[in-house]
Amino acid sequence: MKPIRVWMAPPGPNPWKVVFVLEELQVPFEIVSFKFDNIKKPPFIDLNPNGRVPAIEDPNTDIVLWESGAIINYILEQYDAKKTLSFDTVKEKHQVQQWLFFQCSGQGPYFGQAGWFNVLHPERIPSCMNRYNAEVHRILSVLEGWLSGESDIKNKGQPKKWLVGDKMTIADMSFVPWNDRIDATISCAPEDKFKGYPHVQAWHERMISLPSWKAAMEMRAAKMDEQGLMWNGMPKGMKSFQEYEAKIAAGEDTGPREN
Ligand SMILES: N[C@@H](CCC(=O)N[C@@H](CS)C(=O)NCC(=O)O)C(=O)O
Repeated sequence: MKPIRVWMAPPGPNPWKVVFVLEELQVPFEIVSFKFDNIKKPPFIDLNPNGRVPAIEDPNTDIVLWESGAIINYILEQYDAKKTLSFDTVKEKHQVQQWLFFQCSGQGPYFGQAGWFNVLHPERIPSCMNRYNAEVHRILSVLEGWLSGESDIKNKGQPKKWLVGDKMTIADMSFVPWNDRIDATISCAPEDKFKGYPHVQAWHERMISLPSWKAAMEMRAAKMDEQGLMWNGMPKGMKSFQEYEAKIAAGEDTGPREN
């Protein structure tokens, strides 16, 4: 098969969801990496009129697709005939979709806004920071309640390894890129990012130890480096978020934005 082209600006978490799945399935792909500044301009806007990454082009089927959840579902339908990362039983199949939709509509946008108001927005607006930080914690609580079994009325109190059934699926994988950067998103110490959420922490660590995630993060480091960006998205040479904030407040060019 010909490699799938994954269009991305490397700082944001959403494209890495797709790369994680492609790596896990060992589906050939190539990355088209471009600067965040060009996200609402051609050629990318011609592929995705919403101007957000990721988008894919699959020359094997001639499809162009955007929205990470739709992309992941497509990849599974086309290239995971054995359903290694999904289910074909009615209940489990739809529960996987339920968690995937929750990730795309609940975790992604709210964590993104938390990151925006905590880190990137030029003004400190406590009411906005509080609202989105509270949402981050609320979403982590939903995951913790489910994984611990506390909120599962059918199997109350029985902890789970995975969100659905007895194996890792795209539902689990989709949460990894944003959960991996909670500390940067809500500005807390890395060791505190899952404080109070032990089941979420164990679940997350199970996934970030996979070779597929490690490979994705190595690719991210290389693509960030190509653009002169550090791991956290700040331009190289900037020593702290305080320095970064001061430059943003002074209206200086601070490189890419994300949400
Ligand atoms: N719902 C979209 C969200 C995509 C998204 O927001 N991507 C961010 C980077 S992770 C982006 O492109 N932001 C560009 C912008 O805010 O202009 C998806 O899941 O693909």
